[in-house]
Amino acid sequence: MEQTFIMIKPDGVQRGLIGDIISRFEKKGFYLKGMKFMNVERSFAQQHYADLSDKPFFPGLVEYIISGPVVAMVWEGKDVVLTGRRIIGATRPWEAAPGTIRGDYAVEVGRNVIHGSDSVDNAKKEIALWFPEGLAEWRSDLHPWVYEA
Ligand code: DAT
Ligand code: MG
Repeated sequence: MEQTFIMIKPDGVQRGLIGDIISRFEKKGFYLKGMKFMNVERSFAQQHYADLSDKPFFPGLVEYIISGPVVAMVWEGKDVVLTGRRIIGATRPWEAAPGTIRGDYAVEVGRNVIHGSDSVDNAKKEIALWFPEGLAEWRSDLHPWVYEA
């Protein structure tokens, strides 16, 4: 079972999409292992997006992420990193398929509603950064109705 870091960005919060987004991951059969509603410091946002620090859009990206509260989450499940990215859709919303979160709700790349880890390695790094206190330990009693083993 993998874990991935998912964050509903400030536009997703402002637009009332928290419930819908959580619902999509929940109904799929993934397990919520951590969740926080929080404002992010500028230096923390810069750390989260450190790999993009040389991009021209980096300053605007950081301002966007600190512009309001976000929902930081860890979701667990089989292939959840890749499947989570598929649920989210392409980075550029005009390339995101209908039925994906960005395909359904976003127009601009700089207002694309949600973040999801892009690899198992980056998921581990992001979970350690956002949830140093650790995660909840549990498994749904419905597990055998979703997973074969
Ligand atoms: P993703 O969020 O799909 O993993 P990414 O890691 O390449 O995409 O970039 C992180 C975020 O930065 C992305 O969600 C939105 C923003 N971004 C990416 N490319 C951009 C661009 N060309 N102009 C403005 N913002 C951009
Ligand atoms: Mg990324």
